[in-house]
Amino acid sequence: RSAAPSAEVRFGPLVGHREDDAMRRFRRYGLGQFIHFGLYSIPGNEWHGERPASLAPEWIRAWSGPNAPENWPDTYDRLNEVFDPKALDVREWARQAKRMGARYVIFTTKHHDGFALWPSVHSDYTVAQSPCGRDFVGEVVDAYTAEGIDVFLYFSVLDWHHPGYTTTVPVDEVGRAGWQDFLEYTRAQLLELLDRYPAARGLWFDGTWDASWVASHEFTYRLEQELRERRPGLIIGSRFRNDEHGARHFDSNGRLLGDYEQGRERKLPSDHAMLDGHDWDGVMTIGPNAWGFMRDTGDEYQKTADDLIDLLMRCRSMGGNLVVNFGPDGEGRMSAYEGDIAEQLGGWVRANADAIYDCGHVDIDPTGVGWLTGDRDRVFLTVINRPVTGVARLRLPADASRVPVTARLLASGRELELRRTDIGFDLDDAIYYDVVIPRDFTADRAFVIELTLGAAF
Ligand code: JFZ
Repeated sequence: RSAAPSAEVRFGPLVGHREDDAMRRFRRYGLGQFIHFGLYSIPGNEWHGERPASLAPEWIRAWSGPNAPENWPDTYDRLNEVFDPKALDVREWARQAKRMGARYVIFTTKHHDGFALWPSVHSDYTVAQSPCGRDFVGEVVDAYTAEGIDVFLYFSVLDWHHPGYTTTVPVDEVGRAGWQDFLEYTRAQLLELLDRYPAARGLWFDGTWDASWVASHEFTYRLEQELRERRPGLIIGSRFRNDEHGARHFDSNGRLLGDYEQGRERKLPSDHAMLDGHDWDGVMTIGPNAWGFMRDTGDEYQKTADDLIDLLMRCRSMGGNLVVNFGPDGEGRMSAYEGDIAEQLGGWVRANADAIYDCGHVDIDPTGVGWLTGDRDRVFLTVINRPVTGVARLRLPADASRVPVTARLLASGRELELRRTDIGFDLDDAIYYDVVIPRDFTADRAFVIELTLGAAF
């Protein structure tokens, strides 16, 4: 992550740790929704009757296979001519997200294929050139904002459609001119998005790994400056730019390049200490690696609502947000499986909201029983592994001003017996507390124990 501390860095972070309203709000999102919707939603993972495996379906344009890959772009790039999800009512997505308990949504305004889901005046490859003639970005911003869900705009810098795009650093005159043209277009589209959608709160960048972009560090530094000036409070993730040494997400001195760490794509941190106190979110697919719609998930493992509850609370225990991805089909329909996930997750989140939103990491030893979250006066234990001993045991520092005084089941309010034990496993002055989980209490899902903390008497 970092080279020698105190490396010479001119294009490092533009802002440090933020304590403004927008970032405080970000820390309380808890749960988010990702939506991957675009031309790739039409074929799903199928092309000319073939279902090539291995790569994600939203990458279908880049797939190689028996169907002459060099011919695919021609046909793929013309999907805009049939893109027309007539029955799609984005307000239904927003209501579903609301029921799930999502507090922000990340929406694909433009994925790698370069097709803009808003009528961008800087491109002729947008919804305006499609039979639908709609503005899906605007519809998402309006519908989700109306439900009280904040909107973040996913934007892929990598663009397979723009003629000036190149993965490598351009070496000749023509290449350089094309790349310059591409950078201007990228800048114009980003400013356009901010101007058109003042309600959007953040930008979630993708496709910023190519050598061409990495070499454009001075341009991206100035662009970040310009975006922040244009929209005070705007939240920008760390996957936008790099310093002049090519260090991405974090500069060569290990300083975060953006407002939160945005590198946790299907890979959650293993412990809180490694996060070094910065903000983060983790984005998660329901299947193994599909972000866009899949016609057929075959025998791929699909995460269950229980898996996602476990992951959500794991994220919260380390102060991060979990963002669950949805891939509607070309008509904008969510799959039955994803719809079911949203409802199940929502039911659990509603019943256990206190342990999720206004809570973060607590300074108590992790326990194998489940995940700990909390605020000043309360600690929540989400029980994932119910102990056969009938007690959930917590190790607390011996601090007489902050000991557990009551315990109850969060969802039902049922009081639980709390015992201070005289068990000590080592020579420090920790105290072990047991919460008795009643034998007659049955649960077919994770459940939350709430402990209130107060002074010992
Ligand atoms: C990217 C896209 O290529 C993908 O289609 C999807 O949109 C996803 C959300 O983002 O995929 C990534 C991005 C970053 C990493 C891996 C896959 N990463 O940092 O390891």
